[in-house]
Amino acid sequence: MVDTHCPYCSLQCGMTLARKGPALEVQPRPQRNAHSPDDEGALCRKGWTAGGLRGSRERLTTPLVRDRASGEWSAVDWDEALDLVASRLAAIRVAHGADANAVFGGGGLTNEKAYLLGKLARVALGTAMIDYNGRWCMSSAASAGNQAFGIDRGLPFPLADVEQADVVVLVGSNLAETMPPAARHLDRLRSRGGRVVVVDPRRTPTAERADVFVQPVPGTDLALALGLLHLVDAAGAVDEEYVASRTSGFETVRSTAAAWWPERVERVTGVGAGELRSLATLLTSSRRVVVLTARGAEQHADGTATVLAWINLALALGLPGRPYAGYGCLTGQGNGQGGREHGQKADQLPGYRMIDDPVAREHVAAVWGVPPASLPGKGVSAYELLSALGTPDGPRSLLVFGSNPVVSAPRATAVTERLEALDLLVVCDLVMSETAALADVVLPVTQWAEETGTMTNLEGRVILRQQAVTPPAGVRSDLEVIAGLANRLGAPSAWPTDPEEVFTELRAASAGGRADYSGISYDRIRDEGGLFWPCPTTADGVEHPGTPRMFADSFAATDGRARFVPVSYDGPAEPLDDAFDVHLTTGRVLAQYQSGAQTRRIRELPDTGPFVELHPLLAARIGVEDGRPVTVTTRRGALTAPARVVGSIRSDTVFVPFHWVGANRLTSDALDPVSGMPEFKVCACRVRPAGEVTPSGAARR
Ligand SMILES: Nc1nc2c(c(=O)[nH]1)N[C@H]1C(S)=C(S)[C@@H](COP(=O)(O)OP(=O)(O)OC[C@H]3O[C@@H](n4cnc5c(=O)[nH]c(N)nc54)[C@H](O)[C@@H]3O)O[C@H]1N2
Ligand SMILES: Nc1nc2c(c(=O)[nH]1)N[C@H]1C(S)=C(S)[C@@H](COP(=O)(O)OP(=O)(O)OC[C@H]3O[C@@H](n4cnc5c(=O)[nH]c(N)nc54)[C@H](O)[C@@H]3O)O[C@H]1N2
Ligand code: SF4
Ligand SMILES: [Mo]
Repeated sequence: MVDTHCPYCSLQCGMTLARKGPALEVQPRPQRNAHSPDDEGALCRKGWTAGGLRGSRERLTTPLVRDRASGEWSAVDWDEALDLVASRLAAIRVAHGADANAVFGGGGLTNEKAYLLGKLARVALGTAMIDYNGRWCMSSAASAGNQAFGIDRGLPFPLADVEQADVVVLVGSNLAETMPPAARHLDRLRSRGGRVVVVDPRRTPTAERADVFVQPVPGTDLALALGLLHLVDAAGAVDEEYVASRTSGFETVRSTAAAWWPERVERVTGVGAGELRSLATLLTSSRRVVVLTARGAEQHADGTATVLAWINLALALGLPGRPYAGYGCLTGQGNGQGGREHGQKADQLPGYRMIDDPVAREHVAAVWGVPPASLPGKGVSAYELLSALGTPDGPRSLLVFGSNPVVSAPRATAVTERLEALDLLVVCDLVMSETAALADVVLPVTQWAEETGTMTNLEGRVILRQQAVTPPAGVRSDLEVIAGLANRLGAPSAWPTDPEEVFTELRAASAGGRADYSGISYDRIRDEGGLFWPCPTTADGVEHPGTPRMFADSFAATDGRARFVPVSYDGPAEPLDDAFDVHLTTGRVLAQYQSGAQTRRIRELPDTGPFVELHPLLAARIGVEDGRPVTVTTRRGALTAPARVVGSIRSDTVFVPFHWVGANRLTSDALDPVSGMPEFKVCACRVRPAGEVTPSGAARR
């Protein structure tokens, strides 16, 4: 029996794994630590069935090389595969320059992998062109947190703290389906008399468990937050003492909110002025309020501004830093938090240091034993990177670790064309994902139960996944792949493949940075049930206890104050018009994870394929019945899938899950100008029964 954590989402539920013949037996394990003493251990359906890829025929067990002319795959040995990749990378660099090789990482990778991948790009390839799928995930909340608080830790308090709040406001989170065990915190809060508020265009299973549900038009959360701030101010409920002593910049924000009277908010958001007033009263009459955003509020072209608007409301109420109150972002991927701290992001070096900061470059270069000037500068964000692939000035090769952009990237048809235009696509994966299927070389890697490494969960708690079983013959770990390539490229510096050794190097590289891990060790994590960063080494040698709760006395900006950042409402990048008259939003279902590369291959999980959720009024208007095929068309493409007619969605909106190829043929590539976050959560579409001739005269399939 080995203690570890789930391979999927940022909750990183505790598990024990035991070998049962060729299979893996999964059991929930309490994750008790000083800050979540009551955790009794729980898993969702995905966690329970996570062992399903073990011993599965779907696992890749040998490196594969594809012949472009015939499309045939051939199995090669590891030396041949790595020699081939390294020699092609070297040749591309000679012919086109260092930035012609690009790297795409993932927020599911362990801290050790994310760290070594960033080092591979900067030291072995010398390329600035590295970014990762975290841009799709929480980048807007990260930019907002950095601007407002001077630091980006998704939750600045342990998750169990929400049980002690009076009110929790969930803006665009469906955690009953996306982090099911976390819903018990809401249930406990309600049994204590607290209230849960859900803001979502769909009455989700999470909304079913709420006391207050508001159902705005997609893409209007910013206006909603401005309207609430307006009412809080009008009621004289701004915490003036807190605003004066702990923040700066309120007056401009106050004057912007002054123009957002409830009837104006109602016109924009569809949320009634009366509903808005009673929600404002609930907030002003409660002391411990927690505001949490997730992808519904964040995945917008104005996602950073939207999060800032909710932070402004939280600051006006005096919440951040108050016990059992504040603002947080519910990060999504298993290592969504740690994955954004150690250098796989275009602008970043380990420890959440910025790559254009000379002091940061010097520190990290010293750890790596290379001259600071040899480190490249800032690259571009994920979508900008993918859309430059194979263009005349863009990268000629891409190494993919832990992402399946053919399914999950916005405007995926265009991204797929870019991947096909490369001279060399290399994908490291456990299975033949849709992206791996396009590659020239596929390298089969170990999965969670077969390796060890740290993850940083949604609370900023660094935890340890431990190896429980030996990997299938023929696969290697990502760390071995990275080191194998770096050594073949003749890179300077050390390239350890033992995770604990990599972590030791990461600790040194992070020391003194914003996300300081230097006081954390594998042994301490085992003993203490995880450690919250920052956890520096101390001068007196006494172990730092970690930082479960932040902002009690000061914020992370140099003056110690939180910033109110003024924001204005412009609305979604693609407003409705006569031709595209319905909002399309996308998201998740309980039983599938992300691009589905893993969960669609697990037999016990239902694999329904995409569907289109729409309201009975819309169904009647276009003449479609439940279960019949409908075609959703946007300016990018079309998808035909069965209709699911449900009363729980707004009648001007349809929802499509993105776990299968399809949803992202429709989505737009409008990006948030600050974070690079794509607008996955709203674009304009047209919905018709499949096969009906559209107004333009073209028959749709
Ligand atoms: N089952 C499952 N769980 C997962 C994942 C998974 O793929 N499957 N992925 C993990 C990851 S990486 C992430 S990022 C998280 C995501 O977790 P969530 O953010 O909870 O998931 P989503 O379904 O993307 O979006 C949440 C809700 O936003 C709503 N929404 C859509 N548009 C808007 C809008 O404009 N405003 C508001 N307020 N709401 C809107 C949707 O209706 C949806 O119910 O889940 C994690 N957990
Ligand atoms: N329309 C729409 N699109 C979305 C979203 C949305 O809400 N709507 N949400 C976005 C969000 S929040 C996210 S996080 C992305 C996620 O989308 P992706 O980036 O595609 O994430 P995954 O499906 O988790 O892809 C992980 C891939 O890596 C493999 N893998 C798993 N573990 C490892 C490992 O340790 N090493 C290696 N080398 N490979 C591994 C898996 O088998 C899988 O093929 O999708 C985004 N796309
Ligand atoms: S909630 Fe997330 S971490 Fe927990 S079992 Fe489900 S997928 Fe795994
Ligand atoms: Mo995500």
